[in-house]
Amino acid sequence: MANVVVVGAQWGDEGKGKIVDWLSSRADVICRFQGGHNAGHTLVVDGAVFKLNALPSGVVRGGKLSVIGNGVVLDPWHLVQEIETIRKQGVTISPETLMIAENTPLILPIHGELDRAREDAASKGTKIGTTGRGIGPAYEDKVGRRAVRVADLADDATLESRVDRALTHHDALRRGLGMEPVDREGLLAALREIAPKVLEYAGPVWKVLNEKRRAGHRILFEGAQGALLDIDFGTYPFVTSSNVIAGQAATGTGIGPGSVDFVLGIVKAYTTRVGEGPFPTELDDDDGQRLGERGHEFGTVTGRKRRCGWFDAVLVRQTCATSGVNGISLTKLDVLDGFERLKICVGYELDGKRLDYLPTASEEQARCKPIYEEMEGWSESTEGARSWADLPGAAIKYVRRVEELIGCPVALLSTSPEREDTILVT
Ligand code: 2SA
Ligand code: MG
Repeated sequence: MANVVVVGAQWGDEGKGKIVDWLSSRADVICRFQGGHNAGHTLVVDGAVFKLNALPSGVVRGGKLSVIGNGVVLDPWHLVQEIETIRKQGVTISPETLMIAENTPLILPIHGELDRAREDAASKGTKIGTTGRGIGPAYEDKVGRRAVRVADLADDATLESRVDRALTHHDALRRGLGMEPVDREGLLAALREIAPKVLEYAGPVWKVLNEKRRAGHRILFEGAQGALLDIDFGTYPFVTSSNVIAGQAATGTGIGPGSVDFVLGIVKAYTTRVGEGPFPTELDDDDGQRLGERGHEFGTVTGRKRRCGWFDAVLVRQTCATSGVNGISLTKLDVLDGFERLKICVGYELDGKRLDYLPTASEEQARCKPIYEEMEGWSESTEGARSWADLPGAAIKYVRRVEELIGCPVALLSTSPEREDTILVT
């Protein structure tokens, strides 16, 4: 398997960090291609916990090149701080091991302020439940052709003109929200100060990746969030502002789609979501409570409690299609240990009709009633299982049923946060 794209196949927090880390031992280059520091990837290596937001998970492994692609929006202050924290944990980060695409748009403090002001002003029903990190406003500026990009930091006149272009827009917006105009000089000074700390890693990522690919290096593309948060195919408008699905790996780094050999979808054995928006299999009973407690379902970025529910095969079948998933990695199966009975959603009922996909309209999504199939649970522990033979029969049945319903094979089974507790299904 040469070049692999890893995507979350639900609403994020499927356990991508661990799988990416596991796969990165087999890769030479690890790239982020969308999202920003709204991502929270937790890695556990020999008992040491690493929490990453903007940095690719590959940084904790020596001898690899980690790449931040142009599809990402980058908060330079957060990046520098994250590098410091990870360095203190004993990891080496240098321009030899980290490269940032010069055409990456920056997240500025004004983006976070706008994000939070809008969320605060939103009424019930329109609030998105963002991470408040400025992701949406930064992508708006990118598409609106008024972003400050990494390369702009290298030339002061360009930087000033880019900032002015952005501020014309932002000051008007801020007036409307009753906010103070932006402190132009303060922003410029902060950017000038951070510039060299980011520029030392900047380079033409597209070029380097294409050269590496030709030289036979293996590239791993690390997705953040999940396909149901995709700006086009997610539960719009309750989504993030980037394309999350696998196709973005190409546009978000500058490598052709034909360079991708395998798409791995990361799928949690049940379903979780943070933030607002439709969630057909959500449970607000003891079972939901238990999933949240056993699964430690709290956001790594904001500490928010994640909403929990049964496995929804309809959604995963759909995201496997939109991302062209070749195989899945099923995670957190052990959280289901000890449930007497388990439910899997196999379709929805809407206005007396049965649907085998999630409709596009938000209002219809909210009214979809899950149709469940029940399965027997298992009382044995699956935590830390390292081979298929370690799993109880009922757990194997559950996994096989998931595969059947989503129409995609399980390639990996992860049974704890530890790197080694992974079953390769061949
Ligand atoms: P944003 O901030 O504009 O991207 O928020 C828009 C929606 O996207 C959701 N979102 C996420 N969902 C799950 N995990 C995410 N990352 C953190 C983590 C979350 C955290 O990995 O734990 O710590 O809270 C993530 N990032 C964005 C968000 O909830 C909105 O629904
Ligand atoms: Mg996460």
